[in-house]
Amino acid sequence: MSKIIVIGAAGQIGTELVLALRKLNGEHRVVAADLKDSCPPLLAGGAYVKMDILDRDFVREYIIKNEIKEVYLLAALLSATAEKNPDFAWKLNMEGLFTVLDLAKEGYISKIFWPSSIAVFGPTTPMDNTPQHTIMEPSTVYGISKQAGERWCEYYFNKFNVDVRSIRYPGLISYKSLPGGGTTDYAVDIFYKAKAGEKFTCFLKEDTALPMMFMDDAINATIQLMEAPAENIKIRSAYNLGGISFTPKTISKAIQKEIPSFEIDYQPDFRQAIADSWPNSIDDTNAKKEWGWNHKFDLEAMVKVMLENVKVELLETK
Ligand code: NAD
Ligand code: AKB
Repeated sequence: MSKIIVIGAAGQIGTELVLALRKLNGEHRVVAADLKDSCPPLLAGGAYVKMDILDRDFVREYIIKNEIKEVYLLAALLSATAEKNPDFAWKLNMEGLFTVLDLAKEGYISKIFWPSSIAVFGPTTPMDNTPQHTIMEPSTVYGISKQAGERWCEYYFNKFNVDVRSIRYPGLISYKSLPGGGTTDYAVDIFYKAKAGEKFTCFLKEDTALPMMFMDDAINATIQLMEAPAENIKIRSAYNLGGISFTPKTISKAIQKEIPSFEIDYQPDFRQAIADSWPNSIDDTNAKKEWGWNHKFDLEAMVKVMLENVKVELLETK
């Protein structure tokens, strides 16, 4: 049986993706790889390798020697962290992608998943129900790297028949691991404060609508996309993926239904400008039509699951 590797496995998505892929394929077929010295406890059931995606020689040797055929490349700097270190963000977000695309071009890898983001859109994009094909003029280094990545994925598919697949994830909300430095992180942070019985100070304005999704839906979408027959994948840049759309005010009200004493105030910072440049909601007709996508969690269901499962102690591991 060929092997699968998830690079950036210790992060918010990687942790849950490795768990889901291991459940589907068996623990020993799915290798978790990350920059971190040791394997996160949740992933201890299967193989772990310390890997720097920027160490091209090491990555190539590991993948070729271990006959890994499917790569999920998640390592990246997210929007807020990337703005603080644009040169490094560009390097990390692009170089790793080329390493993996080239391995596929040379025939070592047969399938790649590389995530894009709603950050590919910019201030000139239509903001409501943003179409799959539209104006894309991203204003963040993160968005520029994702847009360039999308173009390169499509190019490698067209020129070299590389089977690369991608989704423009919205902001993802989860409780198994913490988010890693994005603009949508407030929608996770808010649950830790609510659960701890503390007031939450939001770094976005109360009326800032953004596309969001519960992690289970995002993981299902990823697996569904990767399992779809190649001929169904008509878009080789990245698919729009809709989920739920809400503002800080709306989510705080949904939390107050469960915890009436919960309080929120607002102190917008540099992330407000990033959020203002992104869509309010996403049209995902293509994903629905071409590979059967549909989200399950609405705002209320997501709030309930988050409040039931968020563990404040996880913050101590950050
Ligand atoms: P994260 O920051 O939580 O995790 C990234 C992981 O990559 C971390 O564990 C980190 O240690 C690892 N990493 C960093 N540099 C590395 C390197 N040089 N080599 C190997 N590993 C390295 O990020 P995430 O939220 O899990 O996002 C994963 C991917 O999904 C990213 O490409 C991100 O742009 C994309 N995405 C995420 C979201 C979201 O809301 N989480 C939304 C849209 C797109
Ligand atoms: C971020 O806020 O940077 C990410 C994303 C939407 O890509 N969560």
